[in-house]
Amino acid sequence: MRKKLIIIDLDGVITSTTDEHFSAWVLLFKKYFGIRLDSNLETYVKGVSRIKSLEILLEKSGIQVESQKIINKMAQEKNKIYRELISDFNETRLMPGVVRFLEYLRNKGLKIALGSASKNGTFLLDKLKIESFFDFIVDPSLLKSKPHPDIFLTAMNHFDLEPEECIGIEDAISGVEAIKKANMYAIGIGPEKLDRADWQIKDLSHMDYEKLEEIVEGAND
Ligand code: B16
Ligand code: MG
Repeated sequence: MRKKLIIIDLDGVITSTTDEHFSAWVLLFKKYFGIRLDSNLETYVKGVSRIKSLEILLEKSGIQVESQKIINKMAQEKNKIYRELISDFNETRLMPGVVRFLEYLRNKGLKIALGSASKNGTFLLDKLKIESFFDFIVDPSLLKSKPHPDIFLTAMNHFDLEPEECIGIEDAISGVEAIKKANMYAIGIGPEKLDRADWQIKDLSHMDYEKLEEIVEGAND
């Protein structure tokens, strides 16, 4: 079926905020517990919501925090640090090939949605000066985290479409799993091996537009 909507992840596809997210966690854990988070924990929180990331990092560090109030306070504080770390982001922080890709989609008449776990999505799109390309930004606040398909299905339902009419783009294993659970075509991005993706490319500057054209037209269904 011809594709009508593309749902794009943010961190790892449009821009890279992985280091800033993790640095914020490192600073927070140092302040609260005086420990240095191991850098190999970064992979566990990629594409994972803020609260879930905190729960994972606490568990991996063997720390128990009983009070939900303190958990929420820590998550809020992490976000404050993170917002400071991304405060000077601008269009130079776009990953290669993003603008050409968005222009292609717009010229093909596809709707474009942001399907990120981040509550800072609008803030970042604005800083990166690409907000005007987006027809819809999924609010992840009340939705189940990836690999649950909620984020992708919410975008699809907003446009009253079927899964066969949608493409999802993701850099994380949990994200690709969410797209496949939503029964959509999944494009994987980045160096991590994404076995469940229907097609994987290094980054958007390596996009094969002939192949994309076939997918958009539904020739590969
Ligand atoms: P926030 P994505 C994810 O972005 C990040 O990869 C993950 O590290 C972060 O915890 C999550 O967003 C939530 O972000 O704290 O800004 O709400 O890949 O889903 O765009
Ligand atoms: Mg991502």
